[in-house]
Amino acid sequence: MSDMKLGRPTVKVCLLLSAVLGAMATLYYVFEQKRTVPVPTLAYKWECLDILRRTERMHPLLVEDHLKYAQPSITNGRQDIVAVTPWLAPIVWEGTFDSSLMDSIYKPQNITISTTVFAVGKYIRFLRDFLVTAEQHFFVGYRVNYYVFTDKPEDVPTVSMANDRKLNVVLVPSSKRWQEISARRMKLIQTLIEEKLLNNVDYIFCLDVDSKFHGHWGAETLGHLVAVIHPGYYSGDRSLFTYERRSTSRAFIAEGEGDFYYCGGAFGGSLKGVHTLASTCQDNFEADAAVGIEAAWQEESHLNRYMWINKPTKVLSPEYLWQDFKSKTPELKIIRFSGVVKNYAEIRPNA
Ligand code: UD2
Repeated sequence: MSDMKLGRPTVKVCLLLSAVLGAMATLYYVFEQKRTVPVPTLAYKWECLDILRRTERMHPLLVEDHLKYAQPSITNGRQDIVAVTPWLAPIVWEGTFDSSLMDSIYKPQNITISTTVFAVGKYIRFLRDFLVTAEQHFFVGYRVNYYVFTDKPEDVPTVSMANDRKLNVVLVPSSKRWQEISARRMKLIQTLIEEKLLNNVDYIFCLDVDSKFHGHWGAETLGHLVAVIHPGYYSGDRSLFTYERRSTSRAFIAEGEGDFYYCGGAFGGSLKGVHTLASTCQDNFEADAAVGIEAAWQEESHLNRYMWINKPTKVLSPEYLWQDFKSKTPELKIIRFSGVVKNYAEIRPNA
């Protein structure tokens, strides 16, 4: 009897303990399963895609045998510009590449290039000229998919396009603040890549719509992470660059830091390069918003911060984004893409 009386609490404790242990074992099993079973995450998909690409393209700079072109030199070339960054990325200027040689490398690779362009509110009026001139100069002879983000799909113009080039319209909400339109571009680019482009596109360029092409823009611009030098800030001291200067922002670049001032109006790269850029900028933008900060130049500030840490593998000179109101400078042998003159007070939803 006394044994039984003494045993009851012990039995209860034992039962409780085994229940707790059982629950812990089940939880551990569930978590382990989650940790070890490879769910097809985005990172996993990228990995598969990378392996595929690497196998397919063992020789990315392959040219056909006996191709004839001008002899390259390492001592004779343009003296008025710098054609390489201190981290040895090319800076693309007229006279630093042979366009037909570039085409003979990249055309056989059968690549697809996607281009995003935002035409929200009154900016829809710039779309026709953007597309017409892109058909004349932008990756002519390559497969190009344009993605137009607009709140006015009915106003998207019909522009005749070469075979293998397509226009896709993505509906986005209107906005009362231009800052918001600019800021949400990264999120939309990130989503587009994840949902539509993952398996069928090689490179992507994100361009401002209030611009026109005036000259060749082609395979010389391809790279993993491609930045364009802002036309307003390419010759000045970096203390004058309009980086985000508040240390509380994730876009912060301190005095004495920064390489160049890159523009938000044109950037690009491989699908993976641009996806990582867009998602990082978006995360940082949201982290800023959570503490009530909007970086000085929205996504352009975050892009500059990103490119400071993640150096671009190719830098495009201001030939690739000039501004019509600026007069041509001597080093500019050609203007390839340029922003049109516009009346901000009239065109933006808020001036
Ligand atoms: C500069 C940048 C731009 C962006 C902006 C700051 C360059 C040369 N320009 O251009 O990339 O960083 O400053 O936000 O790098 N948009 C619309 N609807 C609107 C307003 C803007 O669709 O109501 C889109 C459109 O694609 C336009 C782009 O946003 O091209 C930037 O337009 P912006 O006029 O605000 O910028 P801008 O020309 O001052």
